Amino acid sequence: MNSHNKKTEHYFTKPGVANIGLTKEDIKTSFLEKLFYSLGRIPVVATKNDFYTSLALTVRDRVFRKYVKSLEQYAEEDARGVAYLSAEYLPGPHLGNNLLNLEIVEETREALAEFNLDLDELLKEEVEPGLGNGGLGRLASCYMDSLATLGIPSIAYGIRYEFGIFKQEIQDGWQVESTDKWLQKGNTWEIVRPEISFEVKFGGHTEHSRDGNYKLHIEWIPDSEIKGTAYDTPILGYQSNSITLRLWKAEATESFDFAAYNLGEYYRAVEKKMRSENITKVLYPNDENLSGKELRLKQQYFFVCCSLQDIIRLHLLQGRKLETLHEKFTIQLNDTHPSIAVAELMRLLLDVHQMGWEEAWKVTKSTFAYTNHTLLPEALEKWPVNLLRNLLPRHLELIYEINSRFITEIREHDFTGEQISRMSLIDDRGEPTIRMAHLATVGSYKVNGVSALHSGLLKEEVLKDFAQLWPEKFTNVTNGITHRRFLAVSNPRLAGLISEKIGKEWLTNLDKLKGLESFANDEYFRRKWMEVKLENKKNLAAQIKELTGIEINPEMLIDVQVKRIHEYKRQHLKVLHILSLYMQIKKDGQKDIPPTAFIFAGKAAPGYFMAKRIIKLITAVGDFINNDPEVNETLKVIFLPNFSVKLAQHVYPGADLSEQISMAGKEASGTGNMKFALNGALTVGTLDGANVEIREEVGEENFFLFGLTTEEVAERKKAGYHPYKIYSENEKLKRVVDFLLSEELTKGNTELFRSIYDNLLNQDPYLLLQDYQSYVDQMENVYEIWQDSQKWAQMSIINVANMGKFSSDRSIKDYCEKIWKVKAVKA
Ligand code: Z16
Repeated sequence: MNSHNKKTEHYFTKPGVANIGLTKEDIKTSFLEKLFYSLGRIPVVATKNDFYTSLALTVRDRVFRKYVKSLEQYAEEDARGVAYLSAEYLPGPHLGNNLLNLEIVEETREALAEFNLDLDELLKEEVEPGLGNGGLGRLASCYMDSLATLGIPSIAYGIRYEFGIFKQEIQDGWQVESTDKWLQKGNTWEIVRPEISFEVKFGGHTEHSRDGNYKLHIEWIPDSEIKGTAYDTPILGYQSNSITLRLWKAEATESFDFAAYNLGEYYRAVEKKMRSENITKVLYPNDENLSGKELRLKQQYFFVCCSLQDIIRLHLLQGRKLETLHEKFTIQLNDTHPSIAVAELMRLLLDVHQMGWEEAWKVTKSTFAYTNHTLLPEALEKWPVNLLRNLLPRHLELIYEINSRFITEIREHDFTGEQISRMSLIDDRGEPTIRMAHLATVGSYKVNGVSALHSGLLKEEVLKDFAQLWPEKFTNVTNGITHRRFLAVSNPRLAGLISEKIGKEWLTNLDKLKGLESFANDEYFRRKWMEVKLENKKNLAAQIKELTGIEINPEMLIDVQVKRIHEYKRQHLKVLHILSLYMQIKKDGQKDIPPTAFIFAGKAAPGYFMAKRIIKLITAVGDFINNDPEVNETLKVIFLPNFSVKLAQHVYPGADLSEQISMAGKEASGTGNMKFALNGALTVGTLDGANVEIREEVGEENFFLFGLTTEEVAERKKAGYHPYKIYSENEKLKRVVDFLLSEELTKGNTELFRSIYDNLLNQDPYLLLQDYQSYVDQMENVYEIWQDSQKWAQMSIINVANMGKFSSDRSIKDYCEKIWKVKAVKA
């Protein structure tokens, strides 16, 4: 970001410089040029993927034009900026989004049509970067979109995993994982920056010595060293600005080559090289559970170390002193995954840049801010002290020092001994571990949760002692989603209808959707609304057919739960409800249940036994119901394999009902809930995460609520929860739960779902049986309203009209005001 005075526009207007205009003719010319000169192909032998690549290259040129201009503007204004550190990103396919942001969707469609090519077919060719597990990674990508659109000077740092989240197949009803080789056909959207690379050290020991003036010098003598190289992807915002996604790839350092002075050494060097490149090989597929694996910690340190060195490089490049780092940069820690950054920045300032402790600590804790994404105890990261000692001995020393100064500080307040040991960065009740959330909290100037409810619970529970110590450090920023990808790009029919009615301003100001509300009572508009939904449902039905072979009638109520599979998210509660309907039809002879297709999708962490079993349960119930002619006109149960951003973009537009049924207090926010509602689905849900705020916005009469509240859950558990009692007192629930062990469902393998059955009757930690009746009752209400299609459409319009708050543009503005104190550059 070296600033110079020449205006970028100048380069592009020189005669002889490539044509990068935006008209249909410009696009046609570029497309052919790319096919011939970049790929060496002629149309008759070109594959669909060649055409995709030619188009992507065509679009990339235009992206770069804007990107370079935008970078130049950030440099010129020399403004305070944001570095977003995240171990995960889920950007989804780039092409469609870039076309929207360049405002050339129609021009491109027409250009391709003249070559007898269909834009939608080429869009399907793109392989998406699956560099995240779920909500957290997708949130980071929504934020990139908004940062770019709003023109906030920022860089997003992460890891360029060679293999992303595993590919999920369903075999015999079970999840089977395979490697995601997303780079196999190349990646048009990234550019390698070999000149931006940094060394990262591991292992070894530290040496303490005093110089002639008795000043302490600490040197870290590592036992291995690797290199991280930057791979940049431009993230275009809507219309004007853009930002950089900078992902680090691990490589061996040059010294490996020099060490090869004989054959034995050469092979040792090759092995070492391979081992070092392992660091960025694969994403750990756990969402709300820590893996505790050494390689995972190496990944975290690796990307943090490269990113901080890069930030310091950029800062010094502008001729500034490190003492002012926090004035020019704010660094957001996306969960605790990058929290080793607190110790790493201290190391860089103290050991490499010779700053004193007081000053370094001041800079550090004025630079970082930390977002927490979960309250689940099993998801809170802790690293064994022994592991840190082996891998990052200097960092362990620094963490001990940070901790001892912190403990000294809190001893001056009236905290009890118990509180002090609870707050310590070190947990030494068993094997000593470092509590990474505490390190992040102590080392940051702000800590935020991701919904009002979650931020409140953070202050009252997980970090309550810290909130008592530093009340002003804690804040909330409710998550948001980019409505450009999740409405404009993925649901062009609804987006078109909305723009027809209220204009296109909602693309940059989602609050404008409010203008739709008055049309909720307009019968003609409601009809148009329902027509759009039906078309989207037909499209989803076609996807379902393609992926599973199962046909559904698009007129059915499409009831969807898509998200990672986790017990707290209670996919099995949905299954119990489906079985209750089955019983009503089969055993009670009920005839008036509206035809419903239940759609599930989501990945289970490969080592999560119960989650994998829940997938098998869903598919078993599907097999059983879909093949029973007595019920399969009314009920269909479908598990869509390999949920991804790409698939999600087909699912949300076609959904009628959104299932957000986690046990209250467990889902930090949820973001799928927002995507569904934005696409006109109604929500059945608990008072959990952002559901609370969605219900507030759309009005309680337009939201299907059930279940205990967070407080009631706590009371219920305190009073002693006995699921068996609920089971034995509710005849209809009992027959549903018993069915889990039936010969029919399990095809004779009656032990198949024993673990689920036993868990529900004995522990039921997520209160499925407790919430069951309330859920089933609320679903009755859903069905009643569904029969009144005018009423349903009206509620759907009101839902969409009130989604303004959930734009990630609003979230990013909140971050800018409440946390970052960063301003947009002039467009
Ligand atoms: C994740 O996706 C989330 C939390 C977490 O600790 C780890 C991962 Cl990989 C999710 C939350 O479960 C979800 O409620 C939230 O909406 C999302 O992060 C974004 O904040």
